[in-house]
Amino acid sequence: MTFPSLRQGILIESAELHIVRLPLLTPFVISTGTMTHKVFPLLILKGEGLEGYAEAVMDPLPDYLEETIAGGMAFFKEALVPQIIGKRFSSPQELAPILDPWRGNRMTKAMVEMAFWDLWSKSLGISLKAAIGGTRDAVDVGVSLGIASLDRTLERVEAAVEQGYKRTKLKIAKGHDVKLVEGIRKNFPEIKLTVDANTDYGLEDLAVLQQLDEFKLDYIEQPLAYDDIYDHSKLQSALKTAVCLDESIRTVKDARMALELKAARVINIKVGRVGGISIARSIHDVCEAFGVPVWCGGMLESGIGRAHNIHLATLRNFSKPGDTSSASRYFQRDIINEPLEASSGQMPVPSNGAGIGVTLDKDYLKKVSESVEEFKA
Ligand code: OSB
Ligand code: MG
Repeated sequence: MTFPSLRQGILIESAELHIVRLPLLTPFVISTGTMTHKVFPLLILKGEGLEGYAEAVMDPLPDYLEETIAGGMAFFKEALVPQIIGKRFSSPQELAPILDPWRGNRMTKAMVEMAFWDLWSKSLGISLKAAIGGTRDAVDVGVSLGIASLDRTLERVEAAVEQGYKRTKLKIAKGHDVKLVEGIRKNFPEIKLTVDANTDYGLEDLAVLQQLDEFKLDYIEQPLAYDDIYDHSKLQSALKTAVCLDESIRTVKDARMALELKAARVINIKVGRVGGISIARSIHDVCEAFGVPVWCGGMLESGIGRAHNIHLATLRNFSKPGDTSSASRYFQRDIINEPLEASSGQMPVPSNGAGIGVTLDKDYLKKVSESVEEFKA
């Protein structure tokens, strides 16, 4: 079989950039703030009569990492559009020389790279899973529960357990930690339980973190600063529980450094945070070489980002449940036509067509787009 697109490359004829605003069913509270709406850039790359889709995971303001929608989209329009629209690419790897020289802005780079992976796999008539070398037909998933009272959290854990989710992650913050986890553990002695501090603690809080060490948590996610690896290595050596890094891991080198320093025994991979699928896969491979399991994190994505996450999590070292739970937990209505719903803690890999296997609900997209821009060669 020969693929014309592999010989000549895919011509990216045009692109459409939406800024989408979707209301969340319930506000999502973490240690750094509260989200009531999911606002995100959605990119459509067009070529060969096909469309590739991706969303970017930065927030309007820099509260998870430094990147913002305004900064990222200025970078996209000024630097990336002239280098990709009207150009041919034979593989996603050919984007690296365009994306890599620019500093940071990994979420914007990921948006472009992921949309091209989708377009490219569609041009080959294969799923994204097949294109990246994934194997599973469904991926194990858990829930991420925002900060709330113990009573409310107990109800939500109960619902998640009843629905068969494979792991429950509790968001914690200083002063909202030991009592919460103790209360949940007492009622659910055996469930796979984790906590995510989203950087709220310092080494000076070691005593509190050591109290959390007594609750048989599967891991403690990102307890310390977003730009730290070294202090996490000190913390990990003082805990029985595995440390899992999220915010701190942006590059393959970060992952290698963290594992060489024994700063974590689990890594959360978010494709947006690390700048794309190729880098996510390299981080996955580095972790595998160290015998360290990874799992696929989430950023409250719409169905487009969710579909990408599911395909990525079919790679074999994604051996812990990811955060890609049912879209209906977040949104009244999604911007894709296919429901992405987990059953018994398993999320099936979407397969309505090649690539990411989902289709855009363009009428609804129009309604929830704050802005739309078109780019042509
Ligand atoms: O740390 O994983 C995180 C959401 C926003 C910012 C940071 C995080 C999260 C989540 C959401 O935990 C997980 C999900 O998409 O369900
Ligand atoms: Mg996290």
